[in-house]
Amino acid sequence: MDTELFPRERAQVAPGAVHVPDWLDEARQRALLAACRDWARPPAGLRTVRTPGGGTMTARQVCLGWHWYPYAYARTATDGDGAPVKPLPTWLAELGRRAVTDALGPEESGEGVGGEQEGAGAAAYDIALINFYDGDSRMGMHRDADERSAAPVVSLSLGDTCVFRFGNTETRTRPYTDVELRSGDLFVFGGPSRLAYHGVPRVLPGTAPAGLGLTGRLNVTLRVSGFPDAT
Ligand SMILES: O=C(O)CCC(=O)C(=O)O
Repeated sequence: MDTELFPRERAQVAPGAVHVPDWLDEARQRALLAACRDWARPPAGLRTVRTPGGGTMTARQVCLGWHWYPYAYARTATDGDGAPVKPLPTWLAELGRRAVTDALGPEESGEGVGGEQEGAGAAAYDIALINFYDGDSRMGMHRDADERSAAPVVSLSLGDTCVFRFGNTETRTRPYTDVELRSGDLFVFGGPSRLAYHGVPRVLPGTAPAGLGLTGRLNVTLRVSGFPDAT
């Protein structure tokens, strides 16, 4: 239920970067959460990601389609149990394509006249990274730069609200904009913002919608790999 005095408005945070509040209704949030719970189970389930410097990411992660590990992709959970990565279902790839169309318009999704841009219409979404944040989890400023496609990144939030920091393409520091992402929100970044630094400095515990049944926060980020052997 919307308890705001005024509904939250969609906003362009930077060129090619758009926040669409409440994009997923409650039923779709519940369905996506149920799918995330399945994907998080072994084999190739939720894992702690270790960085080459010896650190660990506080958000735990499971991948679909291609398995991301710092800083490359594989078809197996090379830094987990070694099992083949789970497939990315067609409905999720289609959700990614629709998200881009809704956020950026048909041109960016490859649906416009000509449809030849590298958007979701040019190549299907074939990577999903699902990050689970509990307790004090956060994510440092980074760029999504291990893909070989300029297609926009799609981000869907479930559960607790977070502060999502969206920066610039040059540095991890200012200028940046802090956006509150709540359960059901969509954030898409492409075009000149595709390689912008971004991160999650804070999750606000206990802010998930009561009816959802999730303690913590899940983020589903969809990407196009652009890899030669991608189908
Ligand atoms: O959790 C989020 O909203 C951001 C996730 C993210 O930046 C990533 O997976 O690269």
